Amino acid sequence: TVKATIDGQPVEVPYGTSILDAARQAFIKIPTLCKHQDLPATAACGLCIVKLQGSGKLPRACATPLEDGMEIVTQDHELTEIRRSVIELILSNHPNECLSCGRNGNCELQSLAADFGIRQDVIKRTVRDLPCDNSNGSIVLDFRKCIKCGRCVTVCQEVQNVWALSFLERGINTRMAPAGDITLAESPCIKCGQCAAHCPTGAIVERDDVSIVWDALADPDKYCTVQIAPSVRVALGEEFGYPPGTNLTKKIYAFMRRLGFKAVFDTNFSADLTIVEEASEFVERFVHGKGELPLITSCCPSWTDFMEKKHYDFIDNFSTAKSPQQMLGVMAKTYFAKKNKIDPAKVYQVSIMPCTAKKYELERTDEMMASGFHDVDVVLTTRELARLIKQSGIDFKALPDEDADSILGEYSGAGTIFGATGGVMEAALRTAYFYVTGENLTGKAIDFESVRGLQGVKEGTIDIKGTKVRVAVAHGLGNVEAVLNKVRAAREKGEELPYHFIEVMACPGGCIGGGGQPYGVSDEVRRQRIAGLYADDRDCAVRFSHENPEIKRIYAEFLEKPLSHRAHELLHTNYTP
Ligand code: HC0
Ligand code: SF4
Repeated sequence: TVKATIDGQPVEVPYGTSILDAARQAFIKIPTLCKHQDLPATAACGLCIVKLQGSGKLPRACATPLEDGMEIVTQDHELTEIRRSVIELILSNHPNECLSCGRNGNCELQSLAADFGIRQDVIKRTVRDLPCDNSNGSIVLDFRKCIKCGRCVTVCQEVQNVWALSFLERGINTRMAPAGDITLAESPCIKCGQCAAHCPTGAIVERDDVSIVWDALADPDKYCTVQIAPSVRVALGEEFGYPPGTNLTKKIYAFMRRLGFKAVFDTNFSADLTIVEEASEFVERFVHGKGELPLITSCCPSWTDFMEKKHYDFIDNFSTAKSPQQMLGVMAKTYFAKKNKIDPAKVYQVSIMPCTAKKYELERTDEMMASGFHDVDVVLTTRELARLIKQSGIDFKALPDEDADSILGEYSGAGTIFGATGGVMEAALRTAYFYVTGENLTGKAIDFESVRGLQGVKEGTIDIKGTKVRVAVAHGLGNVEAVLNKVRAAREKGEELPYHFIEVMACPGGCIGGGGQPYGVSDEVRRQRIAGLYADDRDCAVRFSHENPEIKRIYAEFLEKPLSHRAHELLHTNYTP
């Protein structure tokens, strides 16, 4: 460890800790616009300068490790004036558009300008006239609002290994843009939205579809239905002052009904449906040798997009089961509509997701219209849902708890953990175990601890009555290549496969860390959201997807059996390089 003082307070921190992090541990917040808790320092903004006593130096706290004996001053009149000048300089290149900006109210630049009491333009404003990039249906780039902090570039290149975003040009003209100055749609972007989730300003935001939902709700010819993804329920509360991980499932149902949705469904239900199909697919391949191993999960559209662009040698390994979002859409417009004698052409399906890429998934292939219509009509991210709630005037926090509609609303614990990295794998193994042995796991064995947690790649072995199933779970796309390369190496040498089943989620932490979730994510926040989902799992009366009574009913009444002809038509898809 190293010992030093910060603003006169003694601190002791592990060797290598930055001054910024050391100060945080001493309850001192040094302002910064470029350092995000998730990412390495880029030292771009210069706001976090501090004084190193006795040296006359002004090191940047984010990029300077604390050393033994340092006396650091983080705060005095002179530092405040320097920081104010830095903010004024940034503002001089920034459009004066806060009122109509997608980040109004939660922009880090806006709130620092407020904190530092900036009341007028001191430096003449010169904003480059660059058009927005709206080419991709998930994410919008407004280059004029970029402050060149580098967070988006770092997360896109280093965390996700996608390399869609980079810095172009030099000096004062430096700007964030798709590499090669092409449009985002032409770039390798996989729409995960991690850039938007880490952007401090309105330079990268989700495409806002809230008004489309208002229009649909006002249309008397539409029968509006809604589904809510697993990870939304444990993160939405952050927008309303609840701690991360607070489970608001039943308040969200109550809100949706008051807003005018005629039926309130839950994506957790269709997560159970995905598992029944996918676990059956696994058993087909693993036990009966029909199809490629390892089986690889495909419910994350960013991962699917990435596989098709970069790892298409694994196309045959991909589960053909559609994601829960799409399965719910198709069931709403077929089974549900028929059962309730509603014209499926009028059913309008809104999907609330943690994810910007889900906006793209609904039109990925023709098979996303298996009902004869767009199975899902529009996706709102968690952040957009928060805006919808705020616009509605409904006192969300005061709402009573309500239940989802039956059918397509009831879920098992296995369905809810989909939202956390490892959750899809765990849910699938619980059901695959039953399909192979005819018995359900009991007690502690239901929890597959080895695939839980935030380690980038997790491995585990499950013993199905003497047969060992080897699994791997990767989250954060930067972690996937190592896993795939192990499989490639074994294939080349004709050796035994390292894994039989692989789960991949594009976002660090899985969907709870999705690109459309409330801002301010960190590993601590991810852990709390994950804990919220596992608590929901523990509290569920039913912990296995195949035991969900509504799932049983839907097969009995409509789908016949897993992987049936009808299930294939409605619930499965394919992939193209
Ligand atoms: Fe996910 Fe999903 S778990 S991808 O992250 O599979 O978005 O939460 O809704 O579809 O269920 C997202 C979350 C979902 C889907 C589910 C899966
Ligand atoms: Fe979307 Fe979840 Fe995939 Fe992230 S991990 S891109 S939130 S589906």
